[in-house]
Amino acid sequence: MAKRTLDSFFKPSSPKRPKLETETDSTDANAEAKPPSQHPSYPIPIPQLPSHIEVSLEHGLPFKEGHEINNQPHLDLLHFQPYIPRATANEFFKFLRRELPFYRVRYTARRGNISTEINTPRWTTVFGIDETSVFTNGKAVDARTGSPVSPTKYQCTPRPIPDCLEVLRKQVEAHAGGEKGYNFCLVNYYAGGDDSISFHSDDERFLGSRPNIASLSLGGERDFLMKHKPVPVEIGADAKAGATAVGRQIKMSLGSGDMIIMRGETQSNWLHSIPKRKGNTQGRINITFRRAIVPAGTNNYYHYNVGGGGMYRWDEIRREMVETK
Ligand SMILES: O=C(O)CCC(=O)C(=O)O
Repeated sequence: MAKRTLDSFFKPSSPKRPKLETETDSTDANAEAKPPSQHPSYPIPIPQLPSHIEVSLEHGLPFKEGHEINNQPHLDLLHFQPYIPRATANEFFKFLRRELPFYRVRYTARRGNISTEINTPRWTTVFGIDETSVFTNGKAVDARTGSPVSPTKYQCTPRPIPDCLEVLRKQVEAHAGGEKGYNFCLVNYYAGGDDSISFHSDDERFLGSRPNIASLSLGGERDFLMKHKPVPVEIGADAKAGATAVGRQIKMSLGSGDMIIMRGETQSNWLHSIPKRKGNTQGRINITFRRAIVPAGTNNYYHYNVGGGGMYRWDEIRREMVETK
C-alpha cells in the first residue's frame, strides 16, 4: 500500500499540456545539475534520467516483492510482478528508447562448413566489461593491477554502463538474491510482434557455471516461453541413447516493470524465448544484467549486440528506429 502511494506521488501531476517525447525537460533538476554520461566509446552522449524516474528507482524498489518459481526440475526463478511500478516503467521505456544508441546486427553463423547470414530480429545495444577489467575515471584498467588495458586485449571497444542504467543496476543487484557484481547490461528493443528472440539459454562459459541473470521488461506486454532442454536417457537393456522432454513448457506474460531473475541451474537446463506475435504493434524494451568473468564475454557481447554496422536512433516523428549517419 505504502509503495502505491509513493508511486502516485512521483507521477507528474496533471501537466498543463502533454509534453512531446522529443522535448527535453528544462525544469528537470537532474538534467540541469548533472551533465549527460559521455565516453569516447559512446557514439552519442546519454542524458541523465529525469529526476522523478531516478527517485522512483532509487527509493521505490521493489514495488512488489519477488516470488520464487521452482516447481519444476532445475528451475530457479524469482519473479517480480512488477518490480518497477507500471507508470514509472512506461516512462523509463520511452526515455531509453529515445536516448540510447541501437543496432540491428548482422553476423555470419558457421556450423561445420555451412555459413548462414543472420539478421538479428530486434534492436540491441550493450554496456559493460568483464571482471578482469574495470572502468576507473572512464579508462578501462586491469582489475588486479590498475594498469591500462592493452589495446589488443579486446576485439571491441567496451562501453561503461551509463548513469541512467547504473542507477537500476545497483537496485537490481540488491534484490537479485545473492548476485555480487553485474558487469554487463544488454538492452533489446522489440518494435512489435515481428521482433523476437528464439529459444536459447545464457549458458556460455564466460558467465560461469550458475549464472544469475536479471531480466526486466519495459513497455508492451510480450509472452516469455521457457522449456527444459532435452535430456539424454538410457533406453532398454542395450542402452541406446534417446532424448525425452522434462517438465512442462512455461508461458508467462511479461508486462511493463516485471522482472525475472534466472539463477542456479536454470541456464544449464532451460531454454527461453520471446516468440513472434502477429499483429502486435507495441514496442518493448528488455534489459538484462549479467556478470561476465573473462574477456571472451566482452568480445561476444559487443560482437552480437553492437556489431560493425550503423547506429539507429528512435525518431519520434516517424515513430521508428532510423539509421543515423
Ligand atoms: O526479451 C526478453 O525478455 C529476453 C531476452 C533474452 O533472452 C536475452 O537477451 O538473452
